[in-house]
Amino acid sequence: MSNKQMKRILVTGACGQIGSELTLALRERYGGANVVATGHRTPPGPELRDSGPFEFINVARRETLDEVIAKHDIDTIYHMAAILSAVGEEKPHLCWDVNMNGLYNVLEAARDHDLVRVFCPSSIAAFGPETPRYDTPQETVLRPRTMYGVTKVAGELLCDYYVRRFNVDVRGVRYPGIISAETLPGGGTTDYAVAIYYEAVEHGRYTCFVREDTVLPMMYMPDALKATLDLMDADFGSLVHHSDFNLAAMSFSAGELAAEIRKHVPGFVCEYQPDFRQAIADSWPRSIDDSAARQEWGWEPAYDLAAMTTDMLDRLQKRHAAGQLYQQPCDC
Ligand code: AKB
Repeated sequence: MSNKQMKRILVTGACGQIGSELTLALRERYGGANVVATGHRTPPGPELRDSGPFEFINVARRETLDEVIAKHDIDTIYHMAAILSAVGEEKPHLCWDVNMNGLYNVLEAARDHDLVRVFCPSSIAAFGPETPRYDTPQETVLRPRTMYGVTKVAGELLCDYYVRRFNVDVRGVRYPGIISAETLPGGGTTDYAVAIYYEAVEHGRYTCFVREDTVLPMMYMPDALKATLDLMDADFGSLVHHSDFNLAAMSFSAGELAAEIRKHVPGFVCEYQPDFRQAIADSWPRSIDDSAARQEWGWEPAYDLAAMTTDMLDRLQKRHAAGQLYQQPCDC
């Protein structure tokens, strides 16, 4: 496998929580015109809309992907389009269609168009209740209970198959819950860890849909972007794993998160009313061993709970003061 340069990039799910910030980071690095944002809805904000090309695609329909790859002479794909865990339980057929057929189409397109490199993320949702709960190892039991998790395990296996069988350079990480201040997440179980900040700033109170003692692995967006870009920069020859890297930054309970926010927002009240997402959260690990990522491509996170909370609240409070706390959500 060669380490050819990435020059013309396509991002699927470019209006989503990670896709939107990843697209801007890639445009900063490679130039706006060289990074094509794609999705099935118009980009919500001017930043994404005006900084480079946008194309409508439906990843589950191969021809829509092929057209854009040919039109823009694409050599690299960041495949961020996915249905997440909570919506995946409400709409399991849609979850299978978008996550599995979408991934298959991206991998087949990569093979047919001889793409240089593809990023296909997995998630801690690949794990299940039989997986060791603490310091979950890289190689472990993968028996998820959600449709989203099923598609992530199958997806990891499919990506590795394309690496071995067809020499496609596919890479990916098992993202923990991602916390960010720009685009709201949509349809995940870890969404409470983002919503709590917005509600703390706007109302000084939040009703959380998981129990106070629920501990999950989490990461701040700047670290998630760094991990994504660093793995894609890594020398292929130094990688033992490809599309299933464990990735960790911090783990905390919902109660600890509320207590950290209270240090900045005195009087902040958090109540707990667990719903169906509690069972999903309970099936996932509490902490992750990411030593393979550290060894193979030098992964190291920068943000802990305290640093993330200071930065999140600073950004959200400034937007709130300007009357722009909520940016228009888009789940493309
Ligand atoms: C979700 O909660 O579904 C996602 C994930 C952990 O992959 N944030």
